[in-house]
Amino acid sequence: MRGTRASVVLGTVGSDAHVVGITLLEHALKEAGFDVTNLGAQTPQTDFVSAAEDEDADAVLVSSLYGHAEQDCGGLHGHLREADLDLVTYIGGNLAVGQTDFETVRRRFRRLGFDRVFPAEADFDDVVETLRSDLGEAESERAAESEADHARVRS
Ligand code: B12
Repeated sequence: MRGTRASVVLGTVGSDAHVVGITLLEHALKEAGFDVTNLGAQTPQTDFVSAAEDEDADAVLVSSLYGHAEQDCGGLHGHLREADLDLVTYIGGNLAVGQTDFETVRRRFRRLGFDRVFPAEADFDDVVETLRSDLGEAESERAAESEADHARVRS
């Protein structure tokens, strides 16, 4: 987090070239007041990790549309832990091949380590509200730290 604005890194993982969804998500999150770094299409897991470190991110949002999300995301949470990053992770899009029911898909990605799993019909207002709620505690802590820093400088 930079200042008191929450910082979010997002991108389409693996070999997936679909970018319309995350581009719209980027705009919705910026409009809602988040600092957003959009890594674009075909993002390797390691780029999510280094961007999260560089941007002091509070959340990583992963998109996948082409049906290979499970293969592309295996190990991502291990890399985040190795980098000592404790942040919120979401995934959304078209997360399976064919018509797998969403509850099965959700459980699969929760097992991989994602905090929240969104279907292709995800409503951005819900995503924004959920993110605000999930980051609420972190945001208040950062705001308090930032206020304490300012107070030290003033005294
Ligand atoms: C446009 C398109 C393409 C374009 C992409 C252009 C680009 N640069 O973006 C091109 C032609 C390149 C393409 C290629 C392929 N595609 Co395509 N493509 C589509 C299509 C028609 C529309 C996708 C789109 O832009 N939708 C509009 C946006 C707004 O919706 P969205 O992406 O779903 O995003 C929404 C949500 O999912 C959500 N969301 C997305 N990500 C995230 C992340 C988070 C964290 C959250 C909260 C929400 C969220 O937010 C958005 C708003 O609600 C879909 C079919 C469809 N109607 O969805 C197929 C589709 C996604 N493609 C498909 C396939 C199979 C492919 C190919 C593998 C085809 C092939 N054999 O070559 C390749 C893969 C290439 C690659 N390496 O990725 C399949 C995937 C099937 C599956 N998962 O089971 C689909 C569903 C078509 C189908 N019915 O078969 N494709």
